[in-house]
Order: sequence, then C-alpha cells, then structure tokens
Amino acid sequence: MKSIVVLAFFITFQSILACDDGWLSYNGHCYLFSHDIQSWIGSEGVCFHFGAYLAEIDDNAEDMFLQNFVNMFAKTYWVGGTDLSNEGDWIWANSKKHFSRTYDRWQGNEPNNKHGLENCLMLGSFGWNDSTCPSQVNYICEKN
Ligand SMILES: [Ca+2]
Ligand SMILES: [Ca+2]
Ligand SMILES: [Ca+2]
Repeated sequence: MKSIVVLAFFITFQSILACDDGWLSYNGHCYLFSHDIQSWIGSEGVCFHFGAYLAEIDDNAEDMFLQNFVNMFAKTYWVGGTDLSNEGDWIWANSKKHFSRTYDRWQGNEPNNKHGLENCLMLGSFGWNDSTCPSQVNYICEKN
C-alpha cells in the first residue's frame, strides 16, 4: 500500500514538474514555442539560455506533435536543422546527428538552397523548408 501511495505521489509530482510554465510536454521532453522572433543563430542562443536547444525532430510522431501546434499558432518557426557547415549535409545542431541517418520531411522541391543562401530549417504550415538563417521568425526550443 505504501509503495502505491509513493508511486501515485511520484507520478503526480512528475506530471506537475514535467515542464516549466509555458512549455509543452511531449514524450518526456519539453517544448517552448516562442512569442518573439529571432534569426536562427539568435534562436539557438535564446534556447541555450533556457538550458534547452533548438528543437530536433527525431521521428514522425514528434514531427506531427510540433506540426499540429505550428498549424494552430499559424506562425513560422526555426528548428535546429542546418547545413551551414557543409552545403547539402543537414545535421541537427545540438546532437550533430545527420538527417540522412534519422528522419526528414522536406516539402516539394525543398531543400532548394535558393540563391545559394538557404542553410537553416524552418517549420511552417507548409512543412519543412530550408530558409535564410538571418530571417527573423519564431522558434521552438526543446529540453530533455
Ligand atoms: Ca527531439
Ligand atoms: Ca543550404
Ligand atoms: Ca527553401
């Protein structure tokens, strides 16, 4: 009986403390959809300041969780993908994992590296698109 009470307390405690105020919980991780806009590099800095990182989309389930909120908020967001260091080789900035070994959901002809200047991953109602890193848009931070 005692262990059940302790367990119930633990579960309640965990769900209350799962994420900080304003962060959304999914599959053991916490996500912040920003209210402000930043460049991709600026976004990375803000997430880091929160002890987080620009969101890394590891699989379709996480992708759909984020996409639903992107559609609901009707804004465009930076997430943590980039090919800044090696054109065409997309990696997640925090974990350094290559998209080719994980998951991607590029839309249409993306990534098209338009004008040779698109090196950061943007998530919008359109899905995944590479865009120009200095553009100021909203961003999604993720915390383990
Ligand atoms: Ca993730
Ligand atoms: Ca590029
Ligand atoms: Ca593009």
